[in-house]
Amino acid sequence: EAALRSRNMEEFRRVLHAAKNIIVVAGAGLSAASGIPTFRGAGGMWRSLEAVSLATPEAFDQNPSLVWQFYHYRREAALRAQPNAAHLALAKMMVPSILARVAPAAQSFHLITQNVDGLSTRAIQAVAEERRSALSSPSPQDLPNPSCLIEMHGRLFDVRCTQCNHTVLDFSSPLCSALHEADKEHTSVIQAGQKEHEVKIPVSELPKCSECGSLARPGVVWFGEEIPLLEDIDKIVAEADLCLVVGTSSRVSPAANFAMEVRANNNRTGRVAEFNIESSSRGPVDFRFIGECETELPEALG
Ligand code: BJW
Ligand code: ZN
Repeated sequence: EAALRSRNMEEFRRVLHAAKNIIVVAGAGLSAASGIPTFRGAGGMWRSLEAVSLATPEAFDQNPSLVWQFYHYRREAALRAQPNAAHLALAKMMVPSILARVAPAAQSFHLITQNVDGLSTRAIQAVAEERRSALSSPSPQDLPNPSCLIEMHGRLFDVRCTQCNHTVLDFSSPLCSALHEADKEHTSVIQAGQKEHEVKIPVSELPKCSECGSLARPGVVWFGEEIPLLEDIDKIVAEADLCLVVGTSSRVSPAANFAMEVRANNNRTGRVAEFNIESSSRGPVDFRFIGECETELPEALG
């Protein structure tokens, strides 16, 4: 099995060397090693609720207080977390001089992430800082290009108005005191061993738009909502000849279709490599690296 594994890795490296336009489609598994819970499977619950049932416009319309408490928890978790080795390995691929070594034929590299936790942006910043301190006068070729990153499901730290769409990037936490109070109350109930009950925050005390005063919402993409810049993403997918599928259950479209689309490109010469702790792809894949992406990816891209 070890021999098979290393043959797989060798063959993957050959394909990587020849690839012209590389995309990575990432999901919650990319951030698992950073301590961010995934959506499905173990860790997919928040309090006693299913995380996916809270990520809908209907849930927010019915109970903005509960959905905001969920996102407050997610923001706090993301703020505490650090990018892991997989985030860093992908951020390095955004450095033109590194890409030229790892994938010498590559004209483009894009990380299309479904994650909203901001950890890939922080990995880009970390790689940039590391390069600036290692090289005396780095050129743009030596620094990661942030436009290689596409956060297709939005960002936890964008706060967007439900009425006028005014959006601010806000890393402060709590966003308002009611969210902090609700969190404290819930924690003390749990610690006292009492039955869980829902803390209800009136809409007037939830985060508001700084422009028009209406209720604000997290700047993420919920089920049934449009993916921003989908046309740009579709173009990038249509040109790709290698797709790495990293830590996603491939249950949510359109992201779940990207690998199949790449495989069909160029008279079906596109290639797909999966990095997951279990096989989860929707269609056939050419390379399967079953294991934690935080160990497999740095090796495959090393
Ligand atoms: C490891 C690991 C380690 C663990 N190493 N691996 C019927 C009704 C309504 C809509 C639809 C419908 N049928 C289809 C649709 C479309 C819908 C959809 O796909 N639904 C399906 C569920 C059926 N899609 C949409 O609605 C999208 N919009 C759209 O299509 O718009 C069309 C439109 C056009 C014009 C006008 C209007 C609309 C939007 C989808 C938005 C998804 N949003 C969420 C929430 C984001 C905000 C937030 O984070 O709170 O995105 S849902 C949730 O799922 C989140 C994730 O990004 C997404 C994907 O989950 P992911 O990342 O795959 O996580 P998991 O947990 O499922 O998997 C983790 C994986 O990691 C597992 O495989 C593990 O094995 C692995 N793993 N540790 C490697 N260490
Ligand atoms: Zn507004």
